[in-house]
Amino acid sequence: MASSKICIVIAIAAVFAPSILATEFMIGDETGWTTNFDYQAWAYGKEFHVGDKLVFRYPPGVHNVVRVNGTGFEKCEAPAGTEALTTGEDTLTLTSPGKKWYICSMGNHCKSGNMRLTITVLAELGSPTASPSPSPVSAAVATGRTGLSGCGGWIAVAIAGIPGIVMV
Ligand SMILES: *[C@@H]1O[C@H](CO)[C@@H](O)[C@H](O)[C@H]1NC(C)=O
Ligand SMILES: [Cu+2]
Repeated sequence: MASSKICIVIAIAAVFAPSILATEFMIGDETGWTTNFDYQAWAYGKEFHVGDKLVFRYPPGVHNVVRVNGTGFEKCEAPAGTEALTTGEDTLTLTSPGKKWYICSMGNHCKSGNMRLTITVLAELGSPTASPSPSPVSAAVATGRTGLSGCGGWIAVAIAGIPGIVMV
């Protein structure tokens, strides 16, 4: 029979793992969101998953962030009436898999400054459809969720009690 200490650790891991696994991407790293930076090179080799966050950082008023479709990306055009993000510290949570396109719609920043980013978002880490294969952490979580014998109660308590804070 598992001791309650182990149970508590597993229960907490089961609840918190999804948020621990989520990654926050600072777009362009130290460079931030600006003109004349190769965002495709920046995104190359990175894996974006549902639940991850994108942070676009720039001096407010100088740039913005507009989510567009593939056509808007190619043409550097934001559809009329689209709301731009303008805070200078715009954080987007990736909520669905698939291709996403973002541009800056200020001046000619997109066309002349190549200020645009496209990424492909994969399924949530730890979900059955996520690739690549599950990490040891998510395997541990799966074990926790299916109820390591004797831990079920603790996990139920943790899952019932904590998600209100974590699962935003
Ligand atoms: C892209 O968005 C524009 C403007 O909203 C729209 O007219 C066009 O049909 C969209 N294209 C695709 C491929 O969805
Ligand atoms: Cu700009």
